[in-house]
Amino acid sequence: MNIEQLKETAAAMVAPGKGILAMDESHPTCNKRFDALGIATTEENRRAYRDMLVTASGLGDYIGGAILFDETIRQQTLDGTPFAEKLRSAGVVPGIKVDKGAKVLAGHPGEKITEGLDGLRERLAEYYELGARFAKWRAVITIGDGIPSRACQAANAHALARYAALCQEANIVPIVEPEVLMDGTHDIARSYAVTELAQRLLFDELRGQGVVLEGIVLKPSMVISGSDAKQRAGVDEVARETLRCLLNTVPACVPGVAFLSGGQSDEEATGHLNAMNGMGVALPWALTFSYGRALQQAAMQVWDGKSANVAKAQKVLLLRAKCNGYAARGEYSESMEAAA
Ligand code: 5MM
Repeated sequence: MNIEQLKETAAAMVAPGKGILAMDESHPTCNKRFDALGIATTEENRRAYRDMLVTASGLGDYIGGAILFDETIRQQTLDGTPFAEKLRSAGVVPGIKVDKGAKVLAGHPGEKITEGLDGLRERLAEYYELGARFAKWRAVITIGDGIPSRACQAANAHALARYAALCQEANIVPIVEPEVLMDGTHDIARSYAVTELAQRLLFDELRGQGVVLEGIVLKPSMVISGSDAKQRAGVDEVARETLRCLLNTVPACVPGVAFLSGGQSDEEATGHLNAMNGMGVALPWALTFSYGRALQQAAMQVWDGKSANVAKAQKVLLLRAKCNGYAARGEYSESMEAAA
């Protein structure tokens, strides 16, 4: 394990004013998004769409890393450049999703455990050869009646830590993602309690497996009301509670915290990040974004499966990247949206 290399990679992923583009949708997820827009779910359309993303000129101004999927890291731009190489030359570190998805947790109805540890050492070695310098594994924690159970929280934290140790052995920075889903009617206090426990257990397990905390990036969900809650907490409360949770659980030596968007609207996700970075609290880690939907959904709509729309879609993507890049410095304002 080369700790200096891990630290350098992590620092580049979450450099000031930069975040991560999560473009690692598995086939079912990507196809679902295409279906919703009436775009044909072919391999060539998935390639063309990702081509649009990685060739957006100026992407590296606000994006420090991009998470690819197994199919995508083997694909190329129209001029034959592998996506990973295209990203690298744009100053964006290429990464790879390595989990095999969240499956039903035995004996725990309604709960999930993420799989993918078997053969992971060999897959990481191949991905390194293909250019990946970081990886991502997502655990899914659901809030509902009587859940999450301690068993679900503990099993997912353990799997994340085993994955992270294997990544570092291969000189690949692990993004550890314990996602507490927003789905449900729960209030922000319940979101806080579940998220804090998820992060506490995660850091206990990471230490237990000997993971070097200077060489990881945490990808948490925000502490936020359930999407169907009667009264949803406002921006300031979300920002305050999320920061309180992170400051209570995330060691200062972790280089970066990069949020997922989790179904928030584009502007909400940007606004929350901006509020946290604009609170005047001195933070020990970079606090930025690793958004999937909140960076891509508007661009995908504009692209609509047509090569004629590529330039327009790239503009839309770059606007979201820029707004979030500014939010990562606490310098975003809504007028940036209007100006565009
Ligand atoms: C890009 O979306 C990823 C989807 O993965 P699956 O297809 O395996 O479900 C997802 O893991 C994503 O990286 C994170 O959830 C963040 O994305 P959002 O849309 O929540 O910002």
